[in-house]
Formats: sequence, C-alpha cells, structure tokens
Amino acid sequence: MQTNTLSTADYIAIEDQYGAHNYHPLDVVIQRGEGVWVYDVEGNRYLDCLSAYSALNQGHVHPKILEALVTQARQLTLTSRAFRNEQLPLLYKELSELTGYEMSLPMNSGVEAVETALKLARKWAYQVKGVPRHKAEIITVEGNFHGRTISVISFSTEPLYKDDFGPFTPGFITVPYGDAQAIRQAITPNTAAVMIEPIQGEAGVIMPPEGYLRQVREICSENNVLMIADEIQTGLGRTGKLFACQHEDVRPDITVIGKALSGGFYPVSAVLADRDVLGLFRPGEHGSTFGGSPLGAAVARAALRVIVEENLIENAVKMGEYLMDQLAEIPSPHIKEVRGKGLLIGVELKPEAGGARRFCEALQKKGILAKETHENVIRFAPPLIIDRETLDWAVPRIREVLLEA
Ligand code: IF1
Repeated sequence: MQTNTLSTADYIAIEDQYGAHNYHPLDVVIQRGEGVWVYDVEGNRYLDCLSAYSALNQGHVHPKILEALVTQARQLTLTSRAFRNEQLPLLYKELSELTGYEMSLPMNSGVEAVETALKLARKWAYQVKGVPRHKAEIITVEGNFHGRTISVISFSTEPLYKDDFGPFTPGFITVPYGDAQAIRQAITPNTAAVMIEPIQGEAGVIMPPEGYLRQVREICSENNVLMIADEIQTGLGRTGKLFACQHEDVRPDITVIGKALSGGFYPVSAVLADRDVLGLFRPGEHGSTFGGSPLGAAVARAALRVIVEENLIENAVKMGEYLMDQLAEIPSPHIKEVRGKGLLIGVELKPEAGGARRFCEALQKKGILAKETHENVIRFAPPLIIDRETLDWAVPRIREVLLEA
C-alpha cells in the first residue's frame, strides 16, 4: 500500500492552483479501485455509483482486462495505421460477431467516434443519396449530449456547453426529444441522418416515450435517412441489453460506442455499421494516430469478453430491477420520480429539495459516490458486476440520505 504524505486538502489545493477549473468534482481524492469499490487517499472506502459515466461497466481494474493490457503493453503498443497489427483484425471480427454489424472503425474518445459517424453520414448523403455537396443536414434532439468538440457542441442545447465557444458548425437541426413527428417534419431532401441517444444520460436519464425509437427507425427508413444511435453511455450492457435500442428491437444504421469498450483502462471508441455505409471511407479520408492501436484493441477485446463471459447484461437486468424497486420504495418527500433501465437509474428530486448536489455530498459521507446531473437528478449507475449483497449494503444508506437531508 502506498503511504501518503499529502492529505485530501493538499491534493485539492494543488489541483486548484495548477489545473484548469472546467470541473466541479466532489472533494474525494481516489487512489485505488477494485471492482465496485474505490479507496481515497485517507483510506476511506466508497461504492462507486457513477462508474466513470458508464466506462467502468466491468468494474475497476478488472483482472482480465488488466492482464490483457499488461501483456499487450509488454509486446507492442502502437503501430499507427500506416502498418497493420495483429490485434485490430481480431477486434473487428469479435465486434462484428457480438454486435451483428458488418464493419467497425476504431477511434479513441467517444466524441471522436461521434464526429466520425457525422462525417460518415455526410459522405453517405453525397455519395449514395445524392445530396448536393455541402448541403447535408443532420437532425439532432434537444437535451442531447454527444461530447465537447466544436462541431458537436454546435447542436448542444445547453448554454453552458456552448455559449462562449462559437462560431459553430452549420448543417445541424435540432427538434424536441421524444417527438417522432417533429423528426418527420424536419426531414428535407438534404437530410443525411438523425442522431439520438436511446436514453439521454447527461440530460438526467431522460427516457423517450415507448415506441419512439421504433418510430424514428421507421421514419428514417421511409425517407432514406440514416439513423445514428449514440450508445456511448447506454451501450455494452448498461441498460440491460447489449444496446439500449434493442429494448425496442431497433437496429440503427450506425451505432457509436465508447466508454465501457475499454472497461475504463484506455480510451477506445468505435463506429459500427454495415458495409454499404462504413465501406464508403477511402484511404486518407479519415483516421487517428492511436485509434485501432494494438494496445487499445487488446484491451477492448478483453473488455468485451468480460461483458459476455461474466453475464454482465443479465446482471444489469436483475440488479437494475432490484435497485430501482428499492429506490422507488423510499418514502422521501424530496423524490419526484425514480426512472431508468437496467443499471442506468435517475432519481429526480423536486425543485424545492435544494438540488441534487447536497444529496451527493451526504452520500459521500456514507461511503457512496454518486453524481448529480443537471440540478435535480442523482444518477445511480454502479458497475454491472455489482451483486445483491452490495446493493443491500447501499440501499439503507441511500435511504437515510434521502429521508434525512
Ligand atoms: C464530460 C455528462 C455523461 C456521452 C454520450 C458521447 C460522449 C459522452 C452519450 C462523449 C460523454 C460524458 C463525458 C464527461 C461527462 C459525461 C457525461 F456528465 F456529461 F453527462 F456521461 F453523462 N456521447 N459523456 O455520454 O464521450 O468524448 O467524453 O469519451 O464531458 O464531462 P467522450
């Protein structure tokens, strides 16, 4: 075990002085993680109910992913895509077998994969649909979160994420979320794609009305428009299916994944599609130095294997139902609604509850790390490896906080 000469307060002071202030984290300095648990520099233990925004579906420092990382790192880490490596082809094949998409394109961060999907949709519009060059439109929805690049914040509807960062990228149209007719009406002959999150994570675990995804799928098919699903947060088992779109038996033309694709070890993202779409990229049109590296590919292969071999999707269904039921039973005057799917659960508080932040701070004192999203929602999204015993430890503590505060 490491010994610390610095305290939590010391680390925070250093961070405040030397780091950019683009976050407002809880005042806990984590040193070590194992499974669903993390330990701070003072030796306190916490249950991680955020899972790094669903990047840790497999839990912290999963031994099998660690083994893959270390083994591969000893052997070969990076070739660039100027040369081939022996891990990437196997990742392609395994991703295809698991997801049913014919092809994939590896990137690193989630937003890079989103950007890739947008470029791909535009290219498809020009090459296949016959949209006049530079006229392609992409329909997005209010409350979306797809990342932080200038093009992606161009269609954000959150002033904090965009107001000081223009000018913006044209070609995006935004309609209300959950309203399929609004999408139908926004479609023009130049529409390349509709991009949605099947459940909006950042917006506060917002679930569209039943049937919405299916309707969007139909509207896209009828109008020769690509459906893009951002499953970066909802995918890879989080909601109790491999992809959240599968709750409505919907298969988008393009699915974007990231986060848990590496089990939290190393940024790996990917765009999934069939050959008629993803086959359109030609050499030189798109790329990334690190995307598709042997290290990233080996880590992703192990991360996917863990999801399958440890039945994490089934566990997300079972534990999600159990946790949601337990949370729904808390007779707190502060709670407006408990909602979610699988282990992506939002507890929305009433406006007069004084904001979710203070509840998250109170949870921290009881050994549970959760994060508010927007003002009034506490998100509970523990690693998918969580068991019933651990939930039975957590629920009374959550209950106390929601009743006391
Ligand atoms: C931050 C929230 C979550 C995502 C979806 C793409 C990306 C994300 C659906 C981009 C990323 C993040 C990033 C992180 C916090 C976070 C977040 F707090 F904003 F609301 F998860 F819910 N699509 N989500 O959720 O992926 O480029 O970051 O790898 O930006 O502060 P990335």
